[in-house]
Amino acid sequence: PAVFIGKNIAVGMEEFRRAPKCSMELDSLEFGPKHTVLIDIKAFKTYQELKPVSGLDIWNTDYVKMPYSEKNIMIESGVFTDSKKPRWEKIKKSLSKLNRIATSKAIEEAIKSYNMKYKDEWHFDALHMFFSRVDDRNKREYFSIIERMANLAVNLPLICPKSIPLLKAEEDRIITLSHEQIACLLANAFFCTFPHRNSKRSEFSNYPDINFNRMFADGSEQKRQKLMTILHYFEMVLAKMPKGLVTFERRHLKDKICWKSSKLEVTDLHVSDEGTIEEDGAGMLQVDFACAMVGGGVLGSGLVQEEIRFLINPELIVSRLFTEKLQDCDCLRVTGTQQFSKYKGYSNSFKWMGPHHLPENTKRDKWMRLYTEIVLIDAIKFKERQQQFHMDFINRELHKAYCGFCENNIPEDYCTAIATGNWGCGAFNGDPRLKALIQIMAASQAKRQLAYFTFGDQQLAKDIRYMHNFLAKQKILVGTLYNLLHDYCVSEKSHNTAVREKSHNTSELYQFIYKCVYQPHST
Ligand code: AR6
Repeated sequence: PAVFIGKNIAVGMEEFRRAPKCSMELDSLEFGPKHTVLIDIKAFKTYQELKPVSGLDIWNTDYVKMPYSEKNIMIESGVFTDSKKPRWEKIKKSLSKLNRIATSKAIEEAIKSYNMKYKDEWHFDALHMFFSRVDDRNKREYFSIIERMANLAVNLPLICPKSIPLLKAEEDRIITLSHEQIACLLANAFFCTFPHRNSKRSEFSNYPDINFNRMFADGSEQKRQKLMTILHYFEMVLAKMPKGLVTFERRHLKDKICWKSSKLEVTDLHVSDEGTIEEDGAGMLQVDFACAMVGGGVLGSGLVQEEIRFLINPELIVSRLFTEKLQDCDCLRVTGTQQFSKYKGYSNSFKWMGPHHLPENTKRDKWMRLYTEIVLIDAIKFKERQQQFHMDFINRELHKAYCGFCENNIPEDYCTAIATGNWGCGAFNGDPRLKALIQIMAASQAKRQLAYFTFGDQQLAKDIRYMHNFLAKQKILVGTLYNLLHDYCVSEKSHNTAVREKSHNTSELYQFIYKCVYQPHST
């Protein structure tokens, strides 16, 4: 814009705080009323051993219903009468038959044998297509992976004997478990063993689906790439199980921020049109552009930012087992998942590009977790772009981002920078210039640096960088910026619809801000 010419005062990314360099020493791992640890803490502290902790088989609305529970029964029709049988016995029997399989049809039959209700509804054409496209040598390899996955799945009662609490809406709660426990749970998800999770009308209707049946249906090239990525994960962990823990933490923001009176200045920002959150944001708090049902379409046909992250770091998928739909002031923080795959492309062009290996001597924290911290925040999905210039929505997005970014017990100097980008601006139709301002305000309020990746959009990078320079130089406070957004929304409302369409040319918002600051009485 012609109204402002300033020197670029953006901070170089090399100065941004990353883990583990800036991290604070953690307290020792303890379980508590709000923190469930699925390994034996004593063995962990004494011998660094990751032994599953035993527990009761709980079958109620506060816990994941485990496939091996004795309450998990199935009805088998006999010649004269129907009989009730433990479903787990059937699962074990069917999965053990996969020891000798050599066809994908056998996988379908095994899964359907304990999911009889869905035998006509579930389709496996994507799975069959996957196997039909691999040569004989690779086919043998893949069947051997499936066989070992089946062995892992049936060991669930030994690997995960303790019931897993649900991370319910508007609650603060943490679950910590090992890479091995996650792999075992995911093997069960792959073979569709989780009970009460298949019907939209079930008690779990407010949870994402976890059984993999949708992954096996609707064959396409994207599904083939997805299956390759997932099977590669199993191949890696079955060859060498990583030793460490992963934490899933649901956070609820209780106290709302009074944005209009915030006296904080805008935080340091680095904007780049190159690079990705997962790669260039290593050691930062990395934003997942989530669906309220975490993982979105990862098991179905979705293949954008969140789904790709869930595929390359498949341990994220287990969050779908226990995370109730995110509410407006909720987020999910996941620390310690491993990236197993490389990829290229995006959406329709996504391709699995082989293994991603951790660098030698990759560090883990005191809880034996990798320093990969991901925060899942879901933006609002707008049908029409102009809807978003409304303070109710802006307030919602500010609080959602702040809930994801803020840290209550960590001093500012120990907080890593945030790695983000066009949150809510792809599938969810948001305006990236507005969303960038919202994220700058939320990061400033949380006193964290912000690295923003525009994913190839050079003009956007320029515009955001320029706006940030302006805000910083003019010492515009978060509260002032909030009031400017408010004024913009009001001015938009007073336009007639035809004009409004036009004025939602996205840089109009930035022009408005520049103009208000330079000529405060002219708007
Ligand atoms: N690094 C940086 N920026 C990225 C990356 C990346 N790795 N990948 C994509 N972008 P989108 P949404 C940019 O559509 O609008 C899923 O189904 C790129 O500019 O994934 O919040 C979820 O489950 C892209 O257009 O996020 C939700 O249901 C933009 O980020 C829904 O999509 C937005 O990516 C969320 O949609």
